Amino acid sequence: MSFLYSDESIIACSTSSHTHAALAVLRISGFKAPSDFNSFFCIDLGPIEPRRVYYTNLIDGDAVVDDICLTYFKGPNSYNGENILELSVHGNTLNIERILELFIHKGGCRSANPGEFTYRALKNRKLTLSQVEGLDLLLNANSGYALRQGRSLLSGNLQEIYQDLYELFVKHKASLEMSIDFSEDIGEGQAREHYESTLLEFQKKFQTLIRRVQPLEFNLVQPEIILVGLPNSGKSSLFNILLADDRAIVSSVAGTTRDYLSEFLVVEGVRYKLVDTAGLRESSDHIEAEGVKRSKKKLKDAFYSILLINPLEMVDGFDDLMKGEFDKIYFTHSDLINFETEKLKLIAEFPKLGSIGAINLNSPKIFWEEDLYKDINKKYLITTSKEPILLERHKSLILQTAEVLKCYVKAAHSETDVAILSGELNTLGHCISELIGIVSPDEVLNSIFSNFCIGK
Ligand SMILES: Nc1nc2c(ncn2[C@@H]2O[C@H](COP(=O)(O)OP(=O)(O)OP(=O)(O)O)[C@@H](O)[C@H]2O)c(=O)[nH]1
Ligand SMILES: [Mg+2]
Repeated sequence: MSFLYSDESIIACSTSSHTHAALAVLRISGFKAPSDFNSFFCIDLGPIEPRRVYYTNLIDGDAVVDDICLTYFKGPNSYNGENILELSVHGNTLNIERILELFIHKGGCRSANPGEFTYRALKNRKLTLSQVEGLDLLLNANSGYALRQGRSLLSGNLQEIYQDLYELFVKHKASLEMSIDFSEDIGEGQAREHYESTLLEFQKKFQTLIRRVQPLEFNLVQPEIILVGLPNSGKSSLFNILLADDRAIVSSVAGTTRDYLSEFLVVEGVRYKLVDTAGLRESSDHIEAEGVKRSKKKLKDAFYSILLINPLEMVDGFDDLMKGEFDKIYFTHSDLINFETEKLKLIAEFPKLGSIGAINLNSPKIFWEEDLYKDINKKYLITTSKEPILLERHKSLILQTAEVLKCYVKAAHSETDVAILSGELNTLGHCISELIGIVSPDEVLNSIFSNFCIGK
């Protein structure tokens, strides 16, 4: 990442700069002294007090650009340890653009890269790597759980567990060294006992972590509810009903939806992405075939899947569909005359459909919607009650540590040469060091910061 080692003054809008708003906050970071920017304000920034808000005019030569509020955070007591100026300006997007340009062209600043303020906080040890990841989660979360986990990571919660684990590791490592160097002084039995008890302590602590790493196929940071089925099964109709909007095209032509489309849907405080998909059928039309491929991929990652079946319009491919697992299945078109006969035929072929509900998507009276929402929320509550760790990097490091620990414990309980044991222990130490962020390779930083928004 090109900005990793740069220390120029950077500027960015830290609030959303895509839509007009009452206010926007612009941040400048990394300058020597606030008076460097004296020519832009009607007050002398030389003697300003840190953490006090000043009301002043922002000027460009003789012209007043905006009236603003300004706060100075003096490094190292700032978000990222550097000197920071925060300007609250009027939130018209053109105004924001104009002010950014002014500081870039005449104030010696450059546009900040995504996450660059936070990268500097990491570099200046104001935040740990886990806190940075927590912030990323907090800023991108669409569910209360992800928000909470982001917040808790930011306040160092998981880091404390890692730190405790690291301390137990160090204690255990010392016990191994002691058993090599001083077993004659303290007695072999006692040294062995100490070695085993410290290992057990470490294992117990690690168990609390591994329990939180479950193989979640779906993304809880941005959970998705997906509607699938054969063409004309009513997916787009249901999509529109749930959104209370005519968002998707509904028609009796099979294959109307050719690519998936999505909109946000809030259920019990969780912001899901509701996804309407292309009807899953074999198609010689390559655009539709691509849409079907994408829909299948979406289905794999979805948090909650709803399969719709119109028993009156079955085509090849249903057998394949029935091999999948769905959170909810509905028969649609229950208002049509032949519905009951066709439904029974289908149940005879696929008995597991016997207990599912039938709905009429053309009816203005919707009595099943509440039950559906309850069911979605139930799954959400069950999933989050296990407090799963959401960060992929942490999950894979914990799993990797589990593997290394397993090998080490096996070696520890057999007559293994101390040199080999020591080597295994070092590998374990390396895993834990990565977990607590002592070791953080550049590619890890790259992938974390590439997710960040500009201005953070
Ligand atoms: N009578 C009746 N018609 C329905 C019902 N559900 C959907 N329809 C009609 O069935 C047709 C297909 O509905 P869509 O919602 O477009 O189906 P789809 O699954 O999105 O279809 P594709 O986009 O082609 O995959 C439309 O004419 C709907 O008005 C229902 O429960 N009863
Ligand atoms: Mg459709």
